[in-house]
Amino acid sequence: MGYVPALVDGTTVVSDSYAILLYLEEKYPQHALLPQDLVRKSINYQAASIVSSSIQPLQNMVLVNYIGEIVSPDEKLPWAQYHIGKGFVALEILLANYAGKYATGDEIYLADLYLAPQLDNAINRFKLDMTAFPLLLKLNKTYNETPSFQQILAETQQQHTDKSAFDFIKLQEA
Ligand SMILES: N[C@@H](CCC(=O)N[C@@H](CS)C(=O)NCC(=O)O)C(=O)O
Repeated sequence: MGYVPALVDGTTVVSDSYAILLYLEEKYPQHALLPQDLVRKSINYQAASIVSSSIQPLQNMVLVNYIGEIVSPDEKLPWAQYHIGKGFVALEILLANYAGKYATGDEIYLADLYLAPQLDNAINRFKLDMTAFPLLLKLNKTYNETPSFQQILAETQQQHTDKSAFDFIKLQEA
């Protein structure tokens, strides 16, 4: 589809973040992406699925730009904010009883890998008002302070301003 991410591991190429994470999980089982506890595991599955199926596809630039073309450029930002906000309402409730330092406890798990880039996207690209999402805002702060997330988030933020495909902010500021 021409989308990122894609993982190149020797001669193996794996595309789509879900497939990439499952590949890495099997290849490096010493860094488990899921907790042992079934309920917490299920919270991770739900959070990852909400982001990957019910938020990200609706705010992908392909769709947002299409909305801009067939409806109006002025509808791009409200469209994205509405769909991200709807998912964030669900995530804020879902994680309320499970979050610790990270989304489902004090360890980094699958949910965090989906939440960190989605939160960064919502806040830095789509300027979502996070007032109603104190837990998600706290998690975003933690990700920004966690070295393993810092490098990738910085690279993503740079892409937001550099790549012509990611011209959304520039459009809004014009
Ligand atoms: N289901 C795919 C979605 C991938 C996707 O939407 N990638 C976006 C960036 S987050 C992309 O490559 N967009 C390029 C474009 O819109 O032209 C995954 O989870 O990897």
